[in-house]
Amino acid sequence: MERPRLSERTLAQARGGVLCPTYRRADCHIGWVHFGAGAFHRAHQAYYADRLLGSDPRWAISAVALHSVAARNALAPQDYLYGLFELAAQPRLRLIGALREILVAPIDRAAVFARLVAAATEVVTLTVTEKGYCLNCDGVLDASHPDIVHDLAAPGAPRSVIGFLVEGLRRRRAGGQRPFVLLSCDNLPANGPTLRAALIAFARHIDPGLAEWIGSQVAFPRTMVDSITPASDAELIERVAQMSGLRDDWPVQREHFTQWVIEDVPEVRRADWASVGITLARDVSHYERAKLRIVNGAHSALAYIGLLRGRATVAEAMADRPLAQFIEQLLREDLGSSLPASAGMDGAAYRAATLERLRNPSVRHQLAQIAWDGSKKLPVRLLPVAAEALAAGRPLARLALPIAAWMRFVIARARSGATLIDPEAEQLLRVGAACTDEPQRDVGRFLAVREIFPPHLVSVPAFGQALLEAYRALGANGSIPAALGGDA
Ligand code: CS2
Repeated sequence: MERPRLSERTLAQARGGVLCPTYRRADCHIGWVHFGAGAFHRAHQAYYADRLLGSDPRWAISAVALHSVAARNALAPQDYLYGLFELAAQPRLRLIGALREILVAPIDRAAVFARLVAAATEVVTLTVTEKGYCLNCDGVLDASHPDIVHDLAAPGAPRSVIGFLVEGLRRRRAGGQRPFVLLSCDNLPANGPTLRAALIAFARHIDPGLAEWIGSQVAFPRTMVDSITPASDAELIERVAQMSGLRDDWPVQREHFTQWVIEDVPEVRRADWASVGITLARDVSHYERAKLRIVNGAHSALAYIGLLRGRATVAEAMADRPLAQFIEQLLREDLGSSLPASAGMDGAAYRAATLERLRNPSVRHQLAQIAWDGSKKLPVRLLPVAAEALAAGRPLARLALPIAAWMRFVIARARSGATLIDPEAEQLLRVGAACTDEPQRDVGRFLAVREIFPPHLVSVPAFGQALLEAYRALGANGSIPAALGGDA
C-alpha cells in the first residue's frame, strides 16, 4: 500500500498512540552539533534533545555525517523526522523532531564550520565509534594515522573529527567567542579526557597557543551512554509504517532502557539535562567502568563465542545454556569483580539487570554487528581487565576465552573470504589466513599485532599461556570447557 511519506506536512496524520513532538519545530533553533549521524545517536542523544525541546527551544540538532550521504538522502525528504521504535513487550513509537539537518562533511565542509562557529552552538557531541578518534593502542592520538597526516597538512579541509573540532575551535578563538562544550559519547574509558588529549596533541602541531587555549578553556566532561540499538532493517521499516500509517525510510530502534550520565561541570549546565532523565554526576568513572566491562564486555564475549557456536543474535546466544552460564560467571567473577565498590552502584543488581537486557527476546541484536571493530573494542573492554587480573594474580582462564574466540572468528572470516569490518582488517585477514591450526603459532601471530596487544601484556608468559589454552579448548566450534560453566 502506498503510504504518505513522513514529513512536517504529514506529521499530523500519524495514527493515534504514536508519540509526536510536543513543540513547534519552526520555533526551535540549532544549538547543538553532533558528529556521527548513525542509529545510536538518533536513538539516544536525539531522543533526549527531543524531550529537552519540549521546554527549551535551543537544542535542535545539526548532525554531521563524516562519510556517508545515506542518512541525509533518506531523511531530507522527511524534513529529518524519523521514527524511534522502542523494542518491548508493549512496543512504542515516537516520532523524533530534534534533528534539523544532516551535513555530509566532505561535501558540506563550509556549512559544518558555519555551525561550529555559530554563537548559538553551545554543545557539540560525538558518536564516531572508537576508531573515529584516531588513537594508537596506548589511547593517544596516532600522528601517523592517514587522516591525521592529511588534516595536519590541510587543517582547513579536514577529514577526521579531530581535525574538524580543532579547526572549529581555532575559528571560535580567532573570533573572540567562548568555546562550545564537547561531549564525547563513545564507549572509551575516560572519553572526555581522551578527546581532550587528542585535540591538544593535534593543535600543538598547528599552534601551541591554540593547544594551550583548548586545554584551559574548553570543557570535556566525561559521559556514559547506554541503550542497545540494533541496526535498522526492512522489518522495522514495515512495523513503523504499520504503526504510524506513514512511510519512514530510516527509522531506528532500541530497547526501552536508556541511560546517559554526564560529568557535572559548570559548562554543561547550559541545558537542563536532569529534567529529561539525564544523570549529572561529579564522578562518572564508576558508571563508565561498569558499562564498558559489564555491558560491552559481555557483548563482545557473546559475539565472538556465540558466532563460533552458530548463534546469530544476542538473545539467541543467551538462550544457549552453556554460553549463558559462562557469561554469568564471567560477569560475576571477572568483569564485575574488577569494579571498585562505590556509592550509588550495586554491582550485583547492575549485573542482573544487564543479563535481563541481554536476554530480551524483543531485541534482535545481531552478533555480527557487535563483532565489528574488534581491534578497537578488545583493548578497552577486555584487555585492561586481563592486565589487572595478571597484576593481582587472579586467574585468566575465563577472560582469555572471548579473546581467543575473536582470533578464531578472524580466522573463519579470512578462510571464508568474508569481509571483516575493522580498521585493522587488512592486517588481521593476513594473520588469519596464515594460521594453520597449530595453536602456539596461531596465537603467537595474533599477539604480534601491536595495534591491539600492548607489550606489557604480551611479555607476560601467563597471558600467552591462558590464550593458548583457551584457543585449544574452543576449537573451531566454540566449545566451552566444563570448568568455565560450559559443556565440553
Ligand atoms: C555494542 C554496543 O556494538 C557494540 O559493540 O557493545 O554498541 C552496545 O550495544 C552499546 O554500547 C549499548 O549501550
